[in-house]
Amino acid sequence: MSSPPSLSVVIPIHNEADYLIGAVADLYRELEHVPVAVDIVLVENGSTDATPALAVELASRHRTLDVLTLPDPDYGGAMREGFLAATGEWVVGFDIDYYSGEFLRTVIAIGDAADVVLASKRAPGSEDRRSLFRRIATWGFNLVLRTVLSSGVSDTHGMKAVRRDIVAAVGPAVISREDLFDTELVIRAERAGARIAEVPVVVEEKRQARSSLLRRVPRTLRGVWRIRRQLRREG
Ligand SMILES: Nc1nc2c(ncn2[C@@H]2O[C@H](COP(=O)(O)OP(=O)(O)O)[C@@H](O)[C@H]2O)c(=O)[nH]1
Ligand SMILES: [Mg+2]
Repeated sequence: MSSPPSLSVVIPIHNEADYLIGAVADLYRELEHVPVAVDIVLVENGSTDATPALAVELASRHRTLDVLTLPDPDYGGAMREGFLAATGEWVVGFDIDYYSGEFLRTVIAIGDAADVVLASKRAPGSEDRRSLFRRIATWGFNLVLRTVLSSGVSDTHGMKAVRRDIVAAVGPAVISREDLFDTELVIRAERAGARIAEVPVVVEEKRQARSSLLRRVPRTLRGVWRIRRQLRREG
C-alpha cells in the first residue's frame, strides 16, 4: 500500500498580531488528530504590526512551520507565493480564522479520487451561519462563476486542497492577485481536466469579518472579467 500523502497548509496573514499565536496553537491541537505529515507555511505581507516578528518566533518554535515574507499587502499574492513554494503532495489553503482538521481528514479520505477538494458553502449539506449580507454575496459570486467563467464549481472562496502537481501545472499562469488568485487557480485546474470534489461545510465566523464587502464586490467583478479575458486570449 502506498504511504499516506503529506499536506502543506498555506495561510496568508496580515496584521494578525492579536490573533496569530492563539490560532496557530489551536491549529496544532487540531493537527494531532490528522494522521499524516502536515507542514504549515505562513505567508505574511505588508503588516504594520508585530505579525512578522511573531511569525518568525512561531517558526523557531515549530519545526514544521515556515514563514515567507513579501513586501506589499496582497492576499492573492501571498497565496500564490505559498502555493508555489509548498512541498506537500496536497497544498491546502486556509485563513488564520478559517481552518479545520476535519477538512484535512476529508482530503485524506478522498485520496486518489480527486485532484481538487473544495469546502463549498453552497454544497448540499452545508450550513452557512454567516450574516445574510455575506451569504447573498456568496450566492452572487456563485452566479458569476457559472455565467461569466462557465464554471461548474460552486464556491472558490473557502478552504481548499489542490494536488501539488496540479498547482505546478496551472499555478504559474495565474494572473490574479488580491481576492482572486485561488479562484483563478481552481478555474484553470477545472479547465485542465482536474477532478474536483466539493464537500459540505459548516461555516461559522470565528471572529467578525474584517474586509469590507462593499469594496470587495466591484474589485472582484473587475478581477473576474480580467480572468475571462485572459482565458479567452489563451484559447
Ligand atoms: N498575506 C496577506 N494576508 C492577508 C491579507 N489580507 C488578509 N489576509 C489574510 O487573509 C485571511 C482572511 O482575512 P480576513 O481579514 O479574515 O478576511 P475576511 O474574513 O474576509 O474579513 C486571514 O488569514 C488574513 O490574515 C494581505 O494583504 N496579505
Ligand atoms: Mg476572516
